[in-house]
Amino acid sequence: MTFLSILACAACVCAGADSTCCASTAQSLICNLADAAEHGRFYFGHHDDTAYGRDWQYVEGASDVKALTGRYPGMMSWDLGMIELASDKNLDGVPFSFMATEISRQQARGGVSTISWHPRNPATGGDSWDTSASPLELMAENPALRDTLELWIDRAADFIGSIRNDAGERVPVILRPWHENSGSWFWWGAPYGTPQQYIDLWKLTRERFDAKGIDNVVWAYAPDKDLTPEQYFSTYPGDEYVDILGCDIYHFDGENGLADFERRLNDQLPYIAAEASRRGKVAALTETGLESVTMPRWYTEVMLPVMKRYKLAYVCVWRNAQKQQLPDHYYVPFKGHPAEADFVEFASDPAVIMVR
Ligand code: BMA
Repeated sequence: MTFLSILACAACVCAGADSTCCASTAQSLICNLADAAEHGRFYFGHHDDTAYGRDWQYVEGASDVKALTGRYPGMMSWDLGMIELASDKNLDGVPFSFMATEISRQQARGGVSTISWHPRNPATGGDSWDTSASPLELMAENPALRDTLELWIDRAADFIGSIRNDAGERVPVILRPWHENSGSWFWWGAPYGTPQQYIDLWKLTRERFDAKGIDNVVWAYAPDKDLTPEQYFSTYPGDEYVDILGCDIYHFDGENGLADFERRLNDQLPYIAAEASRRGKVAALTETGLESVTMPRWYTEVMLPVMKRYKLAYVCVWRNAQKQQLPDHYYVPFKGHPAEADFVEFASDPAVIMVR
């Protein structure tokens, strides 16, 4: 890849698989994302879409999104939590072998995939939400803890490097590690370490992947809500470590929470989009959703205008947990739900990238 082609790609004038700037696996995905945004389109993403839904699990070809729209989401989202313990299933029971196959299938459909990671707390053995000890702070004086974390990162890297398509090539994926770090709910969150300690964790992650030659990762940085640009960038690992500038912002409390949600998006997305464009990066709303979709026109009247306004490359909503496990925990409507027709309308908008 020449220096000029890298520059061209940063500005993303390189749509099309035969372009030289799309030569590397990860770069081809960056180009697809940037090209979508450039043309006023965005990938619609759904977490665990083909693994399970409201009233099914592991049914060949099934998807709550497809059941309504006839198509799969343009973006599939998955989570690595438990890969660090070499488990064969993730924290929500999704087998990693299933995940790898689905990521390859999604590429064959012309879609893209994103991966988050809710690892255990290496200091306590608890889950991601166990903030009773701070690995970020303890790591400096505790080499064993650092070794554990390095092993965990290596396991994540090995899994991602193993995701291949039928031609035997690695499939590019977006990885969004250490997400929502501006919040206080994960052990890598803001109260549990300095900005520099967080940045060091990112760099360590990136270095371990790079040392293994894992070349199919597009790196997404995704703090949470209510951040000034200074706060947002205070934990930014640096342009050389990040490809996507994102944020995770949820809509809470339905109609009553609408003004807050829109204010949060309208405060944060303009500078994220502007900074992404200035730095040759992709901008995205990396995680969002209105639990139970309690507003029947949410998809077309709340989500769609925001996505069109800021030229973001993708938006990803969270999972449709099974009804018997978590009755209200779903972000895509289903047959008979009051938001069904609106979701179908949203998915048929020319700006929304879905796949067959
Ligand atoms: C949360 C919830 C949990 C889930 C976790 C990791 O937002 O959906 O039920 O275990 O994400 O996927």
